[in-house]
Amino acid sequence: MAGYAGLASSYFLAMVLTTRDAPVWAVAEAITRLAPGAVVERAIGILGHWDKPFLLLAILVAVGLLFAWAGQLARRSWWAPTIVFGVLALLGAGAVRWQRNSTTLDLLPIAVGFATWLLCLFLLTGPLRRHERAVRAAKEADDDRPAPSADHTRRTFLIRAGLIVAAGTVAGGVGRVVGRGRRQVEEARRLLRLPGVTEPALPPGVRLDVEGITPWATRAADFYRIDTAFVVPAIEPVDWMVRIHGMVDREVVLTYSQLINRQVTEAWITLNCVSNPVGGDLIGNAWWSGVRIADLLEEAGVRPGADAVLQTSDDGWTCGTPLSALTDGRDAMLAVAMNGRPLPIDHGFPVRTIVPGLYGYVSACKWVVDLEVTRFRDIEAYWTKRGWSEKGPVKMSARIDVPRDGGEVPVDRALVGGVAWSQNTGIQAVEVSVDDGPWQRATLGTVPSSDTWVQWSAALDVVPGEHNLAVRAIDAIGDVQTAAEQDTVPDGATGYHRIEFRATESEDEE
Ligand SMILES: Nc1nc2c(c(=O)[nH]1)N[C@H]1C(S)=C(S)[C@@H](COP(=O)(O)O)O[C@H]1N2
Ligand SMILES: [Mo]
Repeated sequence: MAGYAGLASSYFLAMVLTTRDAPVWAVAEAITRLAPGAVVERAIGILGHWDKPFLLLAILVAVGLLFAWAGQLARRSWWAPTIVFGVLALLGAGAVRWQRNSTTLDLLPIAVGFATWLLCLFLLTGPLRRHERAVRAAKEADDDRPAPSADHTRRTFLIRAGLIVAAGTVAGGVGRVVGRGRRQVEEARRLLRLPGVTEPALPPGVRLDVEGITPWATRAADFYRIDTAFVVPAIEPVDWMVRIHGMVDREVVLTYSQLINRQVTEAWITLNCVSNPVGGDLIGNAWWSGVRIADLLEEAGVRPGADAVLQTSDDGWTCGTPLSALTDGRDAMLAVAMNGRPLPIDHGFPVRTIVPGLYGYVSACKWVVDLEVTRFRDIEAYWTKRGWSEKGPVKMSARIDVPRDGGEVPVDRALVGGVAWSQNTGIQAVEVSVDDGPWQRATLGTVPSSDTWVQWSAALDVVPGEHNLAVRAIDAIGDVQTAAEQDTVPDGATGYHRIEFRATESEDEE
């Protein structure tokens, strides 16, 4: 029963947190990969379509027997069953990590399943073991008193067993429903063809030749993810709609097919998080495709006096965006695609907002379903309620990627590099300073617009030994990045990114 509860909790988490199947499936896959080809073919020959269910059943039976054995072992010690469960968890973890593109997050279901096993085993065997000990003690005392009654123990055990099995079954059922929803949406997403959406093509000159520098274009799989959703909304495009209302002359309601059949706008835009510390990596640059929000607002007819748009996500998250940022001509869009593909579910499928120049928390609403034209003084958005600033324009910043803090560079080729950004304004120059010496201009990549980050590099003139390096940016209107250090709360961190590195005498390698 403990084993069952552990499997159920890991299944639940796998369904809720990831698009993967339960860990048991990963084990089945691993077995298929390890089994000699001839055996697999033979099995498919005999079982046909039933090969996978059969393998799964076989694994479950084997695991069930091991669970029973662990239960037996629990009679004598606590560590023996723990080892059995531990070995099973390690095998599961190995199988999960062996899957393509697996991440550490995929291990969480196994960790929680393992913890559930131990907890349930302890809850179930505790009363039984206590009772046996009491019986033994009574026998050893060797008097005429009757052995302690088993009734109470049995009742406690049965109640706990019932609760554990019921909780496991409920978790499994909920996981099944959530998982099915997510998989269906994933399927709908794969089959989507978006008219007017083009593949990203790297603009010329954006890439500098510095080994280890952050790629200028961020792959969706590498794009940072920030949201408050424990269970990510799974919305099928046919079920999606957006409503534009509030201080407007006419409400506008759009379905997904109405949206994607409108004129598509596309742009490289860098998105970053207000909680990104100086030098941090909560930032990414992607090719976004969508529909301009300014056009939609114009159709709705914004009434005078409005200065904000309260965006609401399907999961209830909200953000307040300055109306001006949506209508001043920048590429503010209801995005349907990222890097030429329909948005990944985690990044807001089917529709999310992207506004160049604003931090995500005030603009980049994922799974967006509602735009209310309103006034800042009448609203309070999710993060503003929690102490973050009402307005969130991006602050200019620069980051050193190469070398890493504490890293090394050869003195004869001390090439350093990184990225700098000031979306919607643009970067004019980047400067570096070694050991607090004079600022030295870096080389910049070329960028297609002011809305993306830019790569920079610089060749340093250093002697062997320990050094420090600082970087700062200058934006297109000539403002120099501030050295004043500020924390991320309430409206974004400032200060210079600094690292320490060692310049090494180059060894002559043959
Ligand atoms: N629905 C929803 N949208 C959201 C958030 C959220 O918590 N819920 N977080 C925002 C924040 S703080 C950021 S930085 C960006 C991150 O977008 P990404 O996860 O696609 O990188 O999404 C924004 N949109
Ligand atoms: Mo954020």
